[in-house]
Amino acid sequence: MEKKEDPKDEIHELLQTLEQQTNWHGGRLVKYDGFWFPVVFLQPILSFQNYFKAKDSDVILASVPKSGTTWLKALTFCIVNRNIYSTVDQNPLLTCNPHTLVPFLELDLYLHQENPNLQHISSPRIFATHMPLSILPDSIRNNSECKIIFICRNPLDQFISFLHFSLENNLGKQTVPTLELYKAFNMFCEGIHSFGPIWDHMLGYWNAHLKDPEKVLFLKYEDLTEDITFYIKKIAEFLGSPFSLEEEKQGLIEQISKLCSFENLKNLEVNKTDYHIGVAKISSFFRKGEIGDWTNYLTPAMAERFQKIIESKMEGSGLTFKF
Ligand code: PAP
Repeated sequence: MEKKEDPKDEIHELLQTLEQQTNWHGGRLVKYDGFWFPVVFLQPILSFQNYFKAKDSDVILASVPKSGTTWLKALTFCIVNRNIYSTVDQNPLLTCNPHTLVPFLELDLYLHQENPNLQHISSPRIFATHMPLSILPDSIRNNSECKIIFICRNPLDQFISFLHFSLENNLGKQTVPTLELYKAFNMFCEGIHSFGPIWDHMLGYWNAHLKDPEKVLFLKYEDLTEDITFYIKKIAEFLGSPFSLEEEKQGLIEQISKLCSFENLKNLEVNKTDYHIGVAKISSFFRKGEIGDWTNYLTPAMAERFQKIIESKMEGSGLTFKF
């Protein structure tokens, strides 16, 4: 009988053929299908592509890291499960962190097992991913009616947020050293960062949203901070379960908005103590939650350099950001 190839050997062979880079803190990145990923996630990405079968009722939350994923997870969990947990004090968000309630596919479920059994999860299942649209399994993109909600953020705020997250979790630092800032920024401008280039990642979902707005909802972090009530309603409508007048009168939207607010989640005991996939402090997913924090770190010249790059990459797409 022919010996089945060990997946580790397969990855090893594949890695020999792919471009690689060392990022600013010494982590290895590999370029797969036009995007940069931490090497450790290549195997789970391939497993996710190979084995995941979307159901029509699935909800997939997609983002570039540090664009509002945790917030979107909490909001979507509350909106989808509002009939089960009718009062706030019963809500699992009070005792479980959002990343446990809505797991990442490639960063969690397929990281631990090559082909996890996800059939037992009750529908509608909610999953999250940082994968670009073009790399998602076909069953999500084309062969099912599942819904995709994408959230993005001003890339400079995303960059600063990710920098802090990496410094804290990879190097145990709370402050931003200048050398690291410059190194990371240069790589960011070249599109070499986890799940980047950010412009290609965002444009993939943006174009899919333009083509089929009933399949892909496209959100911006900044818009949610401006009018969360509107976006809670929009997400519910997009998922085919708009709030009834009765629910609105009961103040359900305000309750969800408060429960999922940055201040509330940050101060919950569970979000101060838990870890994500055993390595990242959950508290580091709740840093400042502000718009424009990049102005505290980047010079006007750095911002201008990035703005020129992003404007040229986004030209003609209709997708814009305020800087
Ligand atoms: P992930 O993609 O790794 O899961 P993600 O949740 O997208 O991370 O990003 C964390 C950012 O969202 C943090 O931004 P900051 O570093 O600029 O502060 C975090 O503070 C912010 N954030 C987390 N939860 C909320 C929330 N409920 N409301 C608003 N912002 C939030």
